[in-house]
This record gives sequence, structure tokens and C-alpha cells, in this order.
Amino acid sequence: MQSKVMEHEALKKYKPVDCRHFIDGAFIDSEKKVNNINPATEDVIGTIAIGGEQEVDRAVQAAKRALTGPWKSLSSFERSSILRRIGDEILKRKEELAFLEATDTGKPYALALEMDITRAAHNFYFFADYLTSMGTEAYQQDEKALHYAIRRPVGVVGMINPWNLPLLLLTWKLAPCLAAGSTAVMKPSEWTPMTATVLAEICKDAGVPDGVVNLVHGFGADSAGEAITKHPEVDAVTFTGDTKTGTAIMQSAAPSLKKVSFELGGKNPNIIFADSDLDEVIETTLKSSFLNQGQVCLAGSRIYVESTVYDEFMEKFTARTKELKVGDPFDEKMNVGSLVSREHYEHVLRYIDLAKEEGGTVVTGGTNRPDSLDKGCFVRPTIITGLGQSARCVQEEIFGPVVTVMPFDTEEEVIGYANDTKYGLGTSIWTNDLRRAHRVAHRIEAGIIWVNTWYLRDLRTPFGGMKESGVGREGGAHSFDFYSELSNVTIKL
Ligand code: NAD
Ligand code: 6OD
Repeated sequence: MQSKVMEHEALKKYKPVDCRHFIDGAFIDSEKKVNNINPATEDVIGTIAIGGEQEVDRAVQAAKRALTGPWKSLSSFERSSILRRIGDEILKRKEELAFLEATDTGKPYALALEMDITRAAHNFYFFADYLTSMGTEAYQQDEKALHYAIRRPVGVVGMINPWNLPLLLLTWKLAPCLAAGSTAVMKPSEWTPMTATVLAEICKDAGVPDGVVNLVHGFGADSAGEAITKHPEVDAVTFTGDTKTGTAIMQSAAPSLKKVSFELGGKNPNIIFADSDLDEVIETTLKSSFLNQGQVCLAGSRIYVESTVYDEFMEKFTARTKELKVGDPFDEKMNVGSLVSREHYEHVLRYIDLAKEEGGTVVTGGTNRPDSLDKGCFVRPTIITGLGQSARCVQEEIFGPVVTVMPFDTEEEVIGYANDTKYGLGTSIWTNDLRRAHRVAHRIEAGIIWVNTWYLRDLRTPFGGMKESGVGREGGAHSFDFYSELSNVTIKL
């Protein structure tokens, strides 16, 4: 890695943290530990505690006790104030958290600061407001009866998280869980454990009572992850990650019939009609393809372009892609950082080789790190053309800076392509024809459909995937429903 790294202010001010479990309000040491690796330098930066059934059980018992402790007697206004204080504390420590996130994931520091950490604070502010402004369902049945719904916390919630947006996605679960009065046992990804560790400390500083927020580090199968999903006293499991892991978690949670919410993988189509504003399309498509090194579940990794503008699109999109700078996450001139780990880097490179074997053409990218970097898990933004719809690189989630581009001639044809994978998470439709936008949106099998944009979020909206991209929805009332148990009361009039 270049010496440039040493110049960034954050690197002078902050140090990586060793990741310990946080149970019942205290950090605890672990006999079993593994090294934490910075993927951009491939250096060891600290240690991660590895928990199993015993630590998970301690955390679950603490979370269960906390449900009936001081947490239960707080008013919704008091809970909302605690959520606000967590948001404030995240913002106060935003540079430190961005440093930790960039160091753990390899993503650009500037992106971590602007996107991950800012949004993490916003998740708490959003649910703090939601909690104090929400109503309840009520129905008057003529003169016969009045029905209304009451809410209680669902109980102890297991939260299992991926590595791509570690703090953003963990807080997207923890904020509504706390708003609803439930308690949590969190397990971050073993690849990106640092910001979750600091979040536990922040929750304590913000006044969250002991036992309400617990953190157990570890791996998935046969480790802390699985111990959470099969623990009989965990009432609900929220999981974000790979579709295959979702299947394993569903099986493990089945014997105790836990409530589950799954946000899984995607292979999202980006449909570009000839009547769209091509320059705007290209700038947003650069983001939907390569933001966060393409490691975004919503990434528009299958690009379909109407034939009449295909050549123009390819020329401009390729030129802009080649301009993206890949390298040191702490060099603010870089647009693309490192992938999360050597294992994932090799996985992405294997797909690029597979694309060639499948008859595809690598238009740009396609090799590993740029010559200027001597180590790190860097992959250059890669565009592949010439593949058919059934190619594995078109059907399977690569989860890296790799997109395929295919031409199409008709609306019917592209709707067929868009729906032809096992996934159904996101879609972007680019057109200036309003009727077509509605028509196509209604036929696309995806939980999240954007027209003339990508990843424009409003936290009130339903978020989640259909088909093998998920089970349930998060966001606003949907999150609240997951972290609560509803009872209907009927009063005969
Ligand atoms: P992953 O499924 O490998 O791991 C996610 C988490 O699950 C980790 O904490 C891991 O330790 C744990 N885990 C693994 N096996 C387990 C098991 N058997 N039991 C319990 N826990 C287990 O996913 P990842 O590689 O960390 O993340 C990338 C994937 O996540 C991609 O498929 C991506 O699309 C998906 N993702 C989806 C969304 C969404 O909102 N739909 C968001 C982010 C990431
Ligand atoms: O923005 C969100 O709320 C969200 N859940 C994003 C998920 C991105 C997937 O990588």
C-alpha cells in the first residue's frame, strides 16, 4: 500500500479496536479469539472474540431479564430520548466510526463518513420520531363493537448482520427494536466487527439499561450465529445476508417457531430505455454498479439497454468507468476501495474468469488490483458484455464491482429478462415515458422499484425482497410490526 495512507488525519487520530463481547452492560474477555485483518493492507489490526453457545446463552438470559427490568417501565417518550442520544453520540464520534468502518471493510473513508455513519445516526432519529408519533389500528363495527390493537415488545431479538454496510444495517435493526421496547442480541459479521463494538459502548453511554443491548462476536454455522438462531428463548431473528444462509437460519429457527425477517441477496436489473436522459443514466449507473465496490445488495448488476442507444451507452459508460480511481480507502481521490477480504476477492475474480469461459467479453477491468498497489483486495470496476441471459454471471450474485450489459429491443423482452432470476430485490427503470414507467413497474418482480433513480431511500417505505431475496419487509411500520407483538382488543358496545 502506498505511503499516502499515513497522511490522513483519521489515521493519526484513531486506532482499531479489539472486539470483545458485550453482555449485560459489560465488555467481557474471550478465551477464543481470531485476528482481525484490514483488507486494504492485509495487515492484522486487532483481535475478535469468538463466542458460541455459552456466550449466546448468557446474552439471551441478560436480554430476557432486561425485558422486565427498568427498560419496561420507561415511557415511549423516554425511550425515544434514548434513541436520540444514541444518534447524537454516533454523530459526535462519526470520524472515529468512519475510520473503523473503512479499516474493517476496505471501503473509502469518505463513503463511510457520508453514507454509513450518517445513515446509522439517522436510523435512530427516524425511529425516535416514529415512536412518539405513531397511532394504532382501531375499527368501529357499526354500533356493535370497537376493536383496537395494542402493541407489546416481541421479546429477545437475535440480529445477524453482513459485512457490506456493517453499522448502517445493524442500526437499521437495532433502532426499531429499541423503539418497540424489545431487547437485542447482536452478531456482526466476523469480517467487520469494529463499529458494532463501539455501538455497544455508545448505547451504554446513551442510557440504555444493562442487558437491553448485547453483542456476541463469532462465526455463523456452528458458532455464535447458529447458537442465536436455535436458542429456544430468542423470540425473533432478523437476518441480512446471503440467500443460502437464510435457508440455514430458517431451518435452525423452525423448531421453536421464531418470527423471522430476512433481507437476502439480489441480482438487480437496471433497465434503460432509449427515451431516458442518457447522461443522467450513466452517472447513476456508475453508482449502482460500483458504489461500495459493488458490494451492495441493491447493486444494478444486470444492465439492459435498448438497442438503439446501446453503442452510445457503452461508449460513455465505459469511458466513465475507466476514470474511476481504485486504491487506498484513506486517499480522498479514490472512488473505489478494497473488497472486504481475500476470500471474497478470490470469489469475485473467479466470476470474472467464468464470464470469459462463458463467452463474455471483459470490456474494462477484469484484472485484479491496479499496478500501483502492491497488496490489498482491490478489483477494478469491470464491465462484461456478450453473455446470454442464462449465463451464470447473469444469474448469480457476484457482489463485487462487476456488471453485465445486454441489449434489448422490446419492453416485453426486457421485462422477461428482468424477472428471469431467482432473486427479486431491486430494479431501476429509466424512461421519460410516464405510462411505460408505471406499466413496467407493475410487472417487475422486485420489492423495491426505482424510476429514473437508484437507492433513493425514505425510511417510511417498505424495504425488502420477493422470491429468494427475502422474507418480510423492513421500514417504518413494517419494522415496528416485526419488533412488536400485536393483540387485538374487542369491546362489545
Ligand atoms: P453471509 O450470509 O455469509 O453472512 C451474514 C451473517 O450471517 C454473518 O454474520 C455470518 O457470520 C452469519 N452466518 C453465516 N452462516 C450462518 C448460519 N448458518 N447461522 C447463523 N448465522 C450465520 O452474508 P455476507 O457475505 O456477510 O453478506 C453478503 C450477502 O448479504 C449478499 O448476498 C448480499 O446481497 C446480502 N445482503 C442483503 C441485503 C438486503 O438488504 N437484502 C443487505 C446487505 C447484504
Ligand atoms: O438502506 C437500507 O435501509 C438498506 N437496508 C440497504 C441495504 C443495502 C444492501 O446492501
